[in-house]
Amino acid sequence: MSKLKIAVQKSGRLSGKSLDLLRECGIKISNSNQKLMTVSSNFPIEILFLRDDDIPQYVEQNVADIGILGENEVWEKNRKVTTVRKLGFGNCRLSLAIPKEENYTDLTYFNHKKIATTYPNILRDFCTKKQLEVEIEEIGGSVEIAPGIGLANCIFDIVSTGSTLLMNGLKEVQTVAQSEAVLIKTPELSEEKQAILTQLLFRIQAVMYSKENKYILLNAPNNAVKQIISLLPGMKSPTVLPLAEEGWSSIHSVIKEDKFWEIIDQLQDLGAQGILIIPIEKMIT
Ligand code: PRT
Ligand code: ZN
Repeated sequence: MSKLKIAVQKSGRLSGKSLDLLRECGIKISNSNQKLMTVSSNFPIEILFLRDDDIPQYVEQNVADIGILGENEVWEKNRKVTTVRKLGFGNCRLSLAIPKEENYTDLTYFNHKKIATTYPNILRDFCTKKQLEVEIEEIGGSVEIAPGIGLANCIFDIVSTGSTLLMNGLKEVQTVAQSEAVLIKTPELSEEKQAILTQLLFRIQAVMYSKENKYILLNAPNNAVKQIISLLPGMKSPTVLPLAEEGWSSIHSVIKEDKFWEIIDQLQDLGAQGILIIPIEKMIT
């Protein structure tokens, strides 16, 4: 039986979380990412450890069938690969930043400026779309020091907390794109491998749903049950069970974690008590 070959980053920001995701999907992987390749003992998958820059090319050329990498690399390399789904980690933005003492008005600021970046293609597309005339200085790394050493006037780079910009006397003035880790696939996947991918995607979906959602349990006076249910839609509809104490019910449902904080006051105003929020291990919808 053939195995699905997946490329993940060998060592970098996405390596740990990529392997964690596969493990949460119940796929056993031996620890070593020192090797170029490893095979799972309980799922038909082979893992290739590569530099993230190389993953689009390897997937396009069918050396790997699928890959996990930042969407920014997919855009930059512009290879013939299909983005299958976003994976909810490695979130960052690609932004233009300038020395903090500069006066910024709008995008025309960048006209005739020299911009240092490791993402020249994404930047060129953006500038063309916005009809900006810029000089792009492609460099391999440490982009944030370019203005300080006189290599460029400003930079286009990945930002997550913003502390790197701050430390280098720069300010973010324009977000160009939001990126996160994605799963990509080769345009030509055999039927057998597509079936393995479908199985993997089903598991990824269950893992991701379970992270976003929580199980909620609460007690409520019977006269408030209807209103509380309207606040808790649940997967299909909440479960309502009578309590031993006359006039009270127990309500069970599933809720998005961020939504819970929005409605907690309303639940308490309606008389809800003993509210429990419980993590979900896996969620199949
Ligand atoms: O060796 P290899 O080529 O595989 O790795 P790499 O060095 O090219 O990539 P790596 O591991 O740094 O990043 C992999 C992916 O993580 C990127 O392609 C993004 O999709 C994603 N990602 C998420 C980030 C960041 N957050 C991030 N903060 N990639 C880089 N950074 C860097 C950024 O370049 C800047 O230097 O962190 C700095 C900014 O961070 P803040 O928090 O100070 O704003
Ligand atoms: Zn890289």
